[in-house]
Amino acid sequence: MMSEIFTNIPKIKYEGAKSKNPLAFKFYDPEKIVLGKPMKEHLPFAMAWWHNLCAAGTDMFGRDTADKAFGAAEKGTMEHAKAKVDAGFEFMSKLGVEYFCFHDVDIIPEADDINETNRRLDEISDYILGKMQETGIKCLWGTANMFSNPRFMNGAGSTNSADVYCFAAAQIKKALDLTVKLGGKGYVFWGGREGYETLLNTDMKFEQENIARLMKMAVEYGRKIGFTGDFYIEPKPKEPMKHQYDFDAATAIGFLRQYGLDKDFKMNIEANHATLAGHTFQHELRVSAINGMLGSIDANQGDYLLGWDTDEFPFDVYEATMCMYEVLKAGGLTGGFNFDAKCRRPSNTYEDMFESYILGMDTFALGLIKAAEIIEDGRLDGFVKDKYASFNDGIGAKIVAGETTLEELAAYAAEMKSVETPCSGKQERLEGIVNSILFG
Ligand code: XUL
Ligand code: CO
Repeated sequence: MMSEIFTNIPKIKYEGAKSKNPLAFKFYDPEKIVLGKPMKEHLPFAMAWWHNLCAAGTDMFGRDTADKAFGAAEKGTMEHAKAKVDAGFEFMSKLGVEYFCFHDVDIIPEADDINETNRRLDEISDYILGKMQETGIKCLWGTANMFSNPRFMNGAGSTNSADVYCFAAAQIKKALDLTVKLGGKGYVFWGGREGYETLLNTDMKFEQENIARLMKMAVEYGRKIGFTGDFYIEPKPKEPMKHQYDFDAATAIGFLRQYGLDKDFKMNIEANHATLAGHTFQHELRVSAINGMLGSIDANQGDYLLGWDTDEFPFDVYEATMCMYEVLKAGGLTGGFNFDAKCRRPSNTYEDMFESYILGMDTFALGLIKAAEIIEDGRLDGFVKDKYASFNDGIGAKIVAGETTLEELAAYAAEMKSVETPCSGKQERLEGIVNSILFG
């Protein structure tokens, strides 16, 4: 038995909305039934290994503020890697978070020689597997970090160097091995360096074809070793590159269809990436859902005054409600809700790590409760249904059945001579309904 790391933190319990205990859930009540199912089944939460166990506050202007050694004598060692595993599993157990997500290089210090890196990955994944069996905690998804190491400065799948391309392939292969070993439900591609700084030096078509080739090989290998889950693209428009090819869900879905990858892939939608693309989080979820591509969610939020990916813990209940509205209407996720979020740099204590997750989990629990109320209330759905009622019969039904020609419709219009403006969109009424459900 490992000694306790977060000694001042108890197991986090649900105490209800009136509780003033910062280390208790106010809304996340895992067994509470919402629309026929316990909250915890609607909300498979996951811990992001990188932000929670690795990131310690370093930014462009300053060094670490938080202690993430977790008792290890020296950072960047296998002893430290194991201390992170111990801390992570204690953290998730205390919160009741049932999944985690990881990059290859989150779980070990990368070596200069890829063979040694892979040996370390084998060793740590044995250790992680032991903890999983002990606690029942599962892996949501794995991925390879193909953006931090300088070899990826011109991209991974989109690199100009065939040798670097092989390193990307090797990392994906190993990360897929690990994902399968740990029973991960998904495998993510986030193309942080898959884009360009200037078109003056970029063969866009060639780069995109090469990314598709790499993804195709990943699918072939994954299926060969028994990976039955979903591959995900996580769209993001920019940062670190000026332009990234997986700009938004619509762009990524178009890419997958163009290269015949759409049967194996879905979207992993991150809230802050959506807003960077000039969309709402809800928009990206809706685009994914209507295309049968809503897979998983990176649950965080940005700051509307800042133009970069701040990866904040979500506290915006309105946005979480609209997210859960989309998720419920899509019939749930095949993946889960990964908190791709970090404490603010000045929130540098162990207690802050827990309070951040409590905030995020409570925000999504509230979102779920309120979205279920909106659906049960029925006025929004009813309005949308009525709005398109003219397509239910007559000429409208014929159009929907694809049984009309342009000439026929033009003749129909000529017969009518003129047409009235359609019904009001009633936006303000609907916004009022949402407010009354949220705050009434
Ligand atoms: C970066 C980002 C990544 C991916 C995984 O913005 O979201 O952490 O989620 O590589
Ligand atoms: Co993310």
